[in-house]
Amino acid sequence: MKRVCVLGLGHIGLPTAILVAQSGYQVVGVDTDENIVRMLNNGISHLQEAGIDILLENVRNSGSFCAKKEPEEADAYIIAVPTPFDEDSKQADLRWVRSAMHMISPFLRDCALVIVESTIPPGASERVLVPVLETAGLKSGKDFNLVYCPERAMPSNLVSEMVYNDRIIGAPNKTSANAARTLYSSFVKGAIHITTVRTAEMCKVIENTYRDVNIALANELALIAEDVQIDIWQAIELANKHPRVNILRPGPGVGGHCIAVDPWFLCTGNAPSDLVRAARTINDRMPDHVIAIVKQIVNIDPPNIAVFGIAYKGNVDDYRQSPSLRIIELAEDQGWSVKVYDPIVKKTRDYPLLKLEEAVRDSDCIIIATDHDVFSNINPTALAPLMRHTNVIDTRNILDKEKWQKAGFTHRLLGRGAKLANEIS
Ligand code: SAJ
Repeated sequence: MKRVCVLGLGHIGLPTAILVAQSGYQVVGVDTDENIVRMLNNGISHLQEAGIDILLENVRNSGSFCAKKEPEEADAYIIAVPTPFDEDSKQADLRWVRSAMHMISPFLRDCALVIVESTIPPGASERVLVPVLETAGLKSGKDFNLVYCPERAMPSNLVSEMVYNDRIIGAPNKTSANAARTLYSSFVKGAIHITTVRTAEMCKVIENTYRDVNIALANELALIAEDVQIDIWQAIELANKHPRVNILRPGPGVGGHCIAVDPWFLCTGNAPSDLVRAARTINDRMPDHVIAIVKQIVNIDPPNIAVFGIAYKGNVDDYRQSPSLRIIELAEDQGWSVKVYDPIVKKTRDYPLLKLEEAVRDSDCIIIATDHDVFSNINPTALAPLMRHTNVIDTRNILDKEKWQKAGFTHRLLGRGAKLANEIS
């Protein structure tokens, strides 16, 4: 096997394509976005990820990678296109994965390896994708083998996780399992586990669901802690000293295109999915709670608020499904004035991103919505004179409370009772 085509050059497809190219394969990366294709062929990555730029330069110099708008003949195809999500029906929209199948179908023969990495509901490969190829006149097991190999790398650390994380390969037969193992073991240093296609699909979705349910527990505990006047951050830290307890962190909600979406893929069958749905509901309600805290501490209506962080999590520039978007929407619905500061996100389609001083000028309350490292180092003494009222809500527990209080701020930490004394006497 020599030639590999990677369809979809986004967060997962691009690093994958480059790593495969660096491991001795001839790789064509395919994206329907002309701009991305042009940038990559000029050596510019549209992703801000550690290690990507240098890897891209290497594979361009060696001639093992180029980007195109259409796929071409290859021994293996890796599909890493997005799986959009219909907000109303809570169903996965497989149109891009189906379209990728159509695009590669003219080239498939002699058991060509088709590897799907995009997240899809359990059973979708056999129920939806194989039939797309068979309707095009191809035969599974003869012209192609469809393998499911979920991506598991964490945005902000993609390249390293793609190399060092274990991989799961779900294959319909030993031939395709071995072929996929050979391809992935060229750049993966973690273990490679072989299973069935459907089990691999399930693994991907339950990994993210596990995290969603755990975060929902942390968020529910945060609300209880505020009610019974304790500090949940301290309680979780102490509870996690137990050797079999590992509760995640509460916050303003769950964002991103993975954990906030994938659990719904488990909720469409006939089996009950009460816990999974409850977790989604709890996490989706957290922005309402942040708004409720603003109302508790700000004595002016309508207030001006400054939201710090539009990204869905710290130190990334991705704001898809970010809880900050919902906080802004809820605030604006009530007639509040909202300004947004995010030094990591370069631009958004929806909101102007302001400089720090502009964002806080005449503000009544700062909401720390994202755990960007830079926010921990902000000097509150410089901000206080610019504000109309000095309130700050830390939804991520990243501020030095005493520093902000010394600068004259009323500081409120999500998950910490408002009437709680600072220290034990
Ligand atoms: N979050 C919390 N509390 C926590 C951890 C996270 O509120 O203790 C929030 C984050 O702020 C963010 C959201 O959850 O809004 C999701 O962030 P994340 O860092 O947990 O995960 P993602 O969405 O960036 O990446 C996940 C990862 N999955 C798992 O860790 C099981 C990654 O490995 C997957 O590759 C990725 O989903 C994916 O593509 O599916």
